[in-house]
Amino acid sequence: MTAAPMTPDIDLSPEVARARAENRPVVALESTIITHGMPWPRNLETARLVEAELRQAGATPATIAVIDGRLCVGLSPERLETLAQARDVAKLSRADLAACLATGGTGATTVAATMIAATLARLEVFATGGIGGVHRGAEASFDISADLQELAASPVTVVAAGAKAILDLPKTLEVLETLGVPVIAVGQDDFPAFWSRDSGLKAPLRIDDPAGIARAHRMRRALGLPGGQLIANPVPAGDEIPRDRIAPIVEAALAEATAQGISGKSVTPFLLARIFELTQGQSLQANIALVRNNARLAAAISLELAALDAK
Ligand code: PSU
Ligand code: MN
Repeated sequence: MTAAPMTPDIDLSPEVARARAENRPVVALESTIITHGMPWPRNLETARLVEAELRQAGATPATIAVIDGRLCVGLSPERLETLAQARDVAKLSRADLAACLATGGTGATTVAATMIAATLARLEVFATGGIGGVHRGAEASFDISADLQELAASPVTVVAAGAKAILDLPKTLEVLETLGVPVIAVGQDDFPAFWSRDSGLKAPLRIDDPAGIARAHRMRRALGLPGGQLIANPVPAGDEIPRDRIAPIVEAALAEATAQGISGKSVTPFLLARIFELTQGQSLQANIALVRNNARLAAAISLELAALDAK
């Protein structure tokens, strides 16, 4: 006798289930930004604001996390609050997801794991802050985020404010190019650098309208190409920290991480927390503004995809 196939238990929130049943657009959101990217209670406030942005723009939010071994797509307000307050929550990327589900664990999903869950739930658009990438010194540490390979594998359009200046941005763009991931800037030619609108590097592609981005998403599928696209949406001008101001702060935080021997999964959370302190909270202000801005664009893209389906 062959064993029954194992299927992950997917918990759609009632709101997401309803939207799906009525063919209304749903946008995925990650949870590592809540548990590892921002301090309590601003993390919960931001998660709620981002969900509200999506609803206001006509899309349903689906925040993704693993809770007690169940893959949750859409979190109730109670679950969102519990997750935001929890300490020592696992950070789940592609490598960790199956083991966490199989052992009944709880964890927050990174961009990579959120893309996997979104694909299972047939969601095509996902809004976040910044993606992981190639870390500085990767030629020695080999630290390259699994987010990059996931963009090459899962058919999800990910809206981010570029990648953080704590990473090696030229190498990040090179790896994305090698993996065949379209990197599309919106409204400008430069690849944005998370807190700053420009990085000094040109984005490989530019599309300014959500309808064009939606068509490009569908065209990849029509060509039989796996993977998604990275939409690089700059932080709003009023909220940015200019490149020359953030650069020395990033250098200082990186030097501290090296001196303290921080490595692996702890690197990004450590740097974010230090940069928050060194900018007296301004980095968090920018982070919140850019995630909300990304949610608005993701909603617009999801509406355009729905319009294509209706044709
Ligand atoms: N960008 C943010 N805040 C975050 C992260 C990125 O503004 O918290 C998280 C995302 O979940 C991303 C992850 O997928 O960091 C990348 O981690 P790593 O470099 O360990 O793959
Ligand atoms: Mn890493």
